[in-house]
Amino acid sequence: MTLVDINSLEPLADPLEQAKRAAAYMAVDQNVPKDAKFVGIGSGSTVVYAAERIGQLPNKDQFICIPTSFQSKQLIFDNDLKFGTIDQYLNVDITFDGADEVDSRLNCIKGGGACLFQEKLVASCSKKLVIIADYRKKSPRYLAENWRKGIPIEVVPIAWIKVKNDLINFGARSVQLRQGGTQKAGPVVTDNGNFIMDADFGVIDGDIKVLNDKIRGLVGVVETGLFVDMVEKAYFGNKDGSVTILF
Ligand code: ABF
Repeated sequence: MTLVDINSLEPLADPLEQAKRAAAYMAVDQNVPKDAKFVGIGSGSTVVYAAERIGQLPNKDQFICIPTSFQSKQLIFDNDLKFGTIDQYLNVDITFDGADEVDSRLNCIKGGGACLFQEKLVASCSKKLVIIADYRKKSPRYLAENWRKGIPIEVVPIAWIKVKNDLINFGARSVQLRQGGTQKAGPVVTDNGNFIMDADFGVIDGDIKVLNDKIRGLVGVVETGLFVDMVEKAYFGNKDGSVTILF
């Protein structure tokens, strides 16, 4: 089976979806190592196209794909890819994932889909993390006032009020316990049985790593959606169909 050239594909009707697909297909074509065995599959709507492209590769059966969420596991099945888990395979060759915001130094805010813990776990076991995003996600610098309104933080449910107070004491302007789809649904519960809090620190001055380490050091915090110094490359699909690569 020969791989379809992305330039010969019929553009998608929705420019946003076209941007996502263009970035994802290029990221896969340019980054999957020839001898790759273990490939991490992220979460969100953009990585759907990366899984789709990996499923088109002539050598797709050489990979074992590692999910970062229930949705990511479904992607692996939907594209007829071999499935493995991070507790079986700890040496991942490359992971493709999405992001909510990426700054010019490739630091990311992730966790809009409440999957940040497993995303960071798989990313931490990966030789290479490639982020795929559309034009809405590019940030000239960290602006926590971005449309995400904050840093997603996974917390142990019983500790959420204590962590909220700690984050306010750290200078957070607001800390929201993420609610489910409807108010009656109550708080979002992650695949790991934890809550997600969104902490808005406003414009994050100074060293983002210092803030991230402070948050991660709080008793009750499982992990943050701040991915600092973890990303090797980022592919942004632009409105005009072009792709910007940051590395
Ligand atoms: C996951 O999916 C999350 O870390 C991130 O918040 C979200 C991005 O979703 P999409 O690709 O749909 O914008 O990567």
